[in-house]
Amino acid sequence: MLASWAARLAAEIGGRHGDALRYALLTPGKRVRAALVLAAYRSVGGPSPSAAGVAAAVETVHAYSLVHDDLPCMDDDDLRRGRPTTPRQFDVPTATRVGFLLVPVAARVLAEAAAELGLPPGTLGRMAEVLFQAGGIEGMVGGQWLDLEAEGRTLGLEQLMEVHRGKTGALIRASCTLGGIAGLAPPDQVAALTAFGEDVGRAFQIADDVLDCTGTSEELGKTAGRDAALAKSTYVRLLGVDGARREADALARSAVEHLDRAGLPSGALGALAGYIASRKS
Ligand code: GRG
Repeated sequence: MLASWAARLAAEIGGRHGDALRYALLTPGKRVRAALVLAAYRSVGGPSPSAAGVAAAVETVHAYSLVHDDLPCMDDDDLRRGRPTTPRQFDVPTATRVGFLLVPVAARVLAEAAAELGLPPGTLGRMAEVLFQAGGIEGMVGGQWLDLEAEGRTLGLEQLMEVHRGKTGALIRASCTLGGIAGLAPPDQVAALTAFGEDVGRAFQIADDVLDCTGTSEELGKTAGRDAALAKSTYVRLLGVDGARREADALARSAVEHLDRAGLPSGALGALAGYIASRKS
């Protein structure tokens, strides 16, 4: 689905910007957010064989965030997903424009997905609200903003959680919520998926902090040790590596309990939560 959108957009836009857009969309990520959308959709008995378009919309917002995160005015990084970052592979103006272009692309991908799934009136509006609120000042942008302001300062646990609840957690939480909404789940099940996503989002960031200081750049596909280089506050600084790992595992278990309480099957989502909390890359 991402590949077909990348080809379509590269043809529409053409030239260097088309190439850069395809590069940004198609670099080989883990697609964790897409997997969460699809697993959440299936867990509520979503009637269509695939909600891949909804998953692609989330991955498109994520791709834009990675392109802009790697710009010199943000994390200024060289390596992402085992390849040069978009600003390094192309140039900063191209990467800046392509990042912005991906936001309306995400809206198009979502709208087309809703039409393909034949969702009832109002459902696309709800999904758009969830996705773009998660991507905005109340979510990812707001969290990144706080994170940039916090560089060189030491944050306490509460402040760190607030940063990452937006920066990383919001899109992961929204992935789970969106799977439920697209699957036409009742409100209590959507709420359980959102609570699941909240815990998984935190576990994801904690695991990310652990990997940043225990993994190599080859294993991670991005520059290892970046948090220390940028003097960032991290869960590892506050809890130690073992403490952080324990916290991530506890959150993965807590995430599954939300599903159990709502009577939702936890197989695929539980496996994803476990993978996310203890992943190796
Ligand atoms: C204007 C302040 C402002 C912000 C713009 C750039 C940005 C919006 C937000 C940054 C969000 C960001 C990059 C958060 C980090 C999340 C994170 C840990 C990403 C890595 O996710 P993975 O490991 O990546 O799932 P892959 O490559 O597997 O997809």
